[in-house]
Amino acid sequence: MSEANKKSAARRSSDFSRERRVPSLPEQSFFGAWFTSDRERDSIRNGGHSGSRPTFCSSSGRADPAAGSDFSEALIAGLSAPQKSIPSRFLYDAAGSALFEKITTLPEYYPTRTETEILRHQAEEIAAIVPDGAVLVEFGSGSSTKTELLLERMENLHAYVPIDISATALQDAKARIAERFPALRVMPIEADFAQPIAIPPEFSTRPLFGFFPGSTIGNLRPVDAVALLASMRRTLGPDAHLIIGADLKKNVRRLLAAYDDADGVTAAFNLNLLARANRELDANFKLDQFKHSATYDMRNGRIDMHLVSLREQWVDVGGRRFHFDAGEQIHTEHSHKYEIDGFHTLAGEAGWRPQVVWTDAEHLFSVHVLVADA
Ligand code: AVI
Repeated sequence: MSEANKKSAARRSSDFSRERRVPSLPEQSFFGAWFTSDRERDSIRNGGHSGSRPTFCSSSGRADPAAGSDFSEALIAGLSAPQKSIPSRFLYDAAGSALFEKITTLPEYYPTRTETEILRHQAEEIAAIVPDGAVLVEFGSGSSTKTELLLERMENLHAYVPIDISATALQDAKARIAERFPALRVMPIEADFAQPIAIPPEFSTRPLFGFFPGSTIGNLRPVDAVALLASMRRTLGPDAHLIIGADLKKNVRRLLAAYDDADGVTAAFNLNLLARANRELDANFKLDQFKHSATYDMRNGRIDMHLVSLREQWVDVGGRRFHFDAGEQIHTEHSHKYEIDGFHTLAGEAGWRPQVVWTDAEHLFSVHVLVADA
C-alpha cells in the first residue's frame, strides 16, 4: 500500500461514522406496563449519569438521607426472594460512586471514553440539528460534564434545563455552566426523572431537545426502558428530540473484560454493596466469602452482575438471618447491550422515531437522535 493510501485508510478507520438517516417509522402507540415492579422502578430512579457516573445518590458524594431505610427494606426483600437480588441503584453510595468514577477511566471500560469521543467528534453536527432558540433538557444531569461538549457548539440555545434528584449537583453544575456560558439561561429542576416532569411553560413553544447519555438506559429491562423513554416523550411533548447514548452488542470477551477488569475495581464496586450493608444496616457480610461475577446473557443481550457466596453460610442483616448455599448468587445489575436496529425498535415502542445515529470506528457505542411522534 502506498504511503498516501496507508494514511487514508488510517483516517477512515479512525473516523467516527454516521450510520444512516432512517426514514420515518410508522406511528406506534405504547400501552405497555410501567416499571415491572416497584423494586425495578426504584433501580432507575435518578439513575442518569453525571458526566461519567450515574446520580443514583447525591453527586456531592453524600447519600440520600432517606436511603438507609429504603436500602434496608430493599435488601431484606431482595435477600428473602428465591433468586436473591439487590437493586442496582444501591451501588451508588459515596464509596460506590467513587469506584464507578474509577471504572470510567479503566482501559477495559470503553463506554464513557467512547461516548465522550463520539460527542466530541459529532458536536458540530448535533448542534446543526438543534435550531436557534431551542431548549436542552438533560435527564439525570449530575455534573453535566458531557453536556459541555454540546453547549460549546450550541451558540444560540435559549436555555439549558438540567434535571437531577440532587440539589447540590444542580447548584454546582449551574454555577460552572453559568461561568463558562454566561449568555445561556440555566433553569435546573430538582426532580426524579423517572416520572413525567413539568417543563416550565415559558419553554412550551420552543423546540425541546432531551439529552440522556451514559447508556443508563441499558441498566433497565427493555419493558422499563420503553416506559422511561415514553415518560421522557411525555415530558418533552410532540416534535421534541432526544439525544441518547446506548452501548452496543460486541465481542463477548470485550464485554466481560469491561465488567470484570484486571485491577478488580468493578469487583470492589459490586462488593461495596455488602460493605455498605455492614456499614449502614448492621449486617455482618464477610467480604472475602463472596466474589464478584459478570456474565453475558446471550439471549437477553445483557451483562449480569452477581455476588457469589463462596461457601455455605449465614448472614445477619438488621436482626434477620439469611442462608446462602455455596455458589448461591445475589443478582446486582443488568447492563443491556443493543444492536442499532434493536434500539430503534425499543425507541419506536415508546413513540420515538430515529433520525440519526453515530458510532465510533470500532462500533462499540452509539449516540442516537430520536424524534417524538406527533
Ligand atoms: C451506569 N451504567 C451505565 C454502568 C454500565 O455500564 O452498565 C454501570 C456499571 N456497572 C459496572 N460497570 C459499570
